[in-house]
Amino acid sequence: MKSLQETDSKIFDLIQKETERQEYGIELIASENYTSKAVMEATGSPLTNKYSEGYVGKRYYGGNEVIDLVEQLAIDRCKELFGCEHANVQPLSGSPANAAVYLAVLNPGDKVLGLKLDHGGHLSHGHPVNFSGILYNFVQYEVEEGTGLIDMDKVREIAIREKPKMILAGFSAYSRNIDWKRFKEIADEVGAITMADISHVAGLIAGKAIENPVPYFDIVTTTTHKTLRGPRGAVIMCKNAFAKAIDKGLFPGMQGGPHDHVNAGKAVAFLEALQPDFQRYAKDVIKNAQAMAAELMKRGYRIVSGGTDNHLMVIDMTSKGISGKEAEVALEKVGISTSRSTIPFDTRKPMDPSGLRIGSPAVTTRGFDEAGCVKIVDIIDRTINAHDDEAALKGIRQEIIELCKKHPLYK
Ligand code: DSN
Repeated sequence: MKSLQETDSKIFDLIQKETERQEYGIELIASENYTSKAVMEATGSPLTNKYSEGYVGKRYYGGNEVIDLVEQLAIDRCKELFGCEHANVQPLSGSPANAAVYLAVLNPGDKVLGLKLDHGGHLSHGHPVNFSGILYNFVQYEVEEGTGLIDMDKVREIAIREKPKMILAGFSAYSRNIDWKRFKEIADEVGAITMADISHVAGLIAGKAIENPVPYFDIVTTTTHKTLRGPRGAVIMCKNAFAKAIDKGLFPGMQGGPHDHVNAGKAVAFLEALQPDFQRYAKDVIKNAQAMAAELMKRGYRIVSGGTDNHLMVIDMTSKGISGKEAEVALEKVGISTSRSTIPFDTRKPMDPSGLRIGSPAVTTRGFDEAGCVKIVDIIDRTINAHDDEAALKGIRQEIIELCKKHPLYK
């Protein structure tokens, strides 16, 4: 067989270009990370050739004796890592995982509580333009205007008033710990199913750096590629009582054939996360994020909720007289990737919001410590101050390249 370079030089060159971009750029997008060579080898393997609709030992195609072993390893390691009773490792990504859960336990029109998108939630947690908000009756809870925190007494009030069939806890832009236990107590009080979407913090939970909702919650979904540092994909974990419905919701309900090469990558990532050094990584991710938040606040930036307990923070860039989009564009020019973000009660539009979300998972993987993260904040601050000075930005770009050379990624 011919190599990629021989078959398609354009794609080969673009992959080289993207690899260079990653090598010489600082990655602060809170949902991104660098997966290991081992995970990439598994996902780039001949397992991509296989069809295996169904589950271990119950496939609709022949030739699955090896795939069954791969999927079972992924399941067993996921159960060991998170302590769940049942694991379905087939979801292709976070939204399909959530969709399969809704299909499994709800009927269209059923009521669910979920955190509002611009308060840190996720599109698939009930936003009106998303399938979740279109098909189901999501009632959204918010963070408090003064503190930026979820007020659990208010969540309880809403739950008692609305009597939802399910309560969903989870986020994509909330920097504080979630009170899983309290969510469970509230759900029990109103007879609701509990669902947690831990996509952002799964690696911190697996690394035992923050509390795990799995012992309390009925159903827990997560992507595998964020703090967990695996391949792009997701898993659904649940109590045994929900196992049959969840499996049926995912296949045949939501998906066809699983991506066996990716499931092999998930198995490798779970094995890596079971090692003691992953626990150190998870703690370092939080320390680094806290160092960045403290330095930003020292320099006059307002952080939503006043800090972070996890890997991310949302900065109100209007506290520096610039929008989230302007900040993202200026930082991109010097080689720092971030993502613009709405802030709670934002008066600006989502395409040009007030906030900027940053996170520490990727730079921590690359070996940056707290002092290194403070240095990154110094560069961010100088970039924001010089955001319309192209010559200054060019100079900072060179600094970033030199900094990246000290933290080699693939070279
Ligand atoms: N797109 C992901 C994030 O950036 O948080 C969530 O799906």
